[in-house]
Amino acid sequence: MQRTIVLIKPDGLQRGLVGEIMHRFERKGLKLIGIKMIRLTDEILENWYVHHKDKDFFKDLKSFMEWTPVVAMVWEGLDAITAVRKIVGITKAREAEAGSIRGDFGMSGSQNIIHASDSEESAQKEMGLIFNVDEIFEYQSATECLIYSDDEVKN
Ligand code: FUP
Repeated sequence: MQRTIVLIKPDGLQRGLVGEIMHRFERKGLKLIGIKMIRLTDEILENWYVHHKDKDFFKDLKSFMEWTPVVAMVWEGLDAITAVRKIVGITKAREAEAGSIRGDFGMSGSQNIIHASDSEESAQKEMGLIFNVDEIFEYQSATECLIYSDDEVKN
């Protein structure tokens, strides 16, 4: 199973979308294995968005992400990174597909409600920046047999 990290950004928190967003991942069949509220710092964001560090929008991105705490979650599932990115939608929310979180709730390309890891490498890095090892939980899912075929989950 693959793990991915999702952040509900300050605009998602302020707009009361936390429950709605979690509900979408739960209904999809993803398994919640970590959750916490955290205030992001310059240090975390400079590492998190290292590929954007020299961009014009980086300063604004940093102050936006530090406006309020964010809600961080780790979701687990088969090909979870791709599955979650589809539910999230593309960066520029006003062009995101209807039915996706950004497509349904956003208009902005910078204040776009939610972050989701874009690769296995980013997921590992991002989880390490936010969660301690003992904050990620392994437990038996009672619904796994309904969500996947035996063939898909055997390893
Ligand atoms: P995404 O993976 O969809 O979150 O998008 P990116 O990694 O490309 O960008 C990360 C964040 O930087 C976006 F969510 C918002 C911000 N950003 C801007 O503010 N302006 C831009 O032109 C591009 C990204």
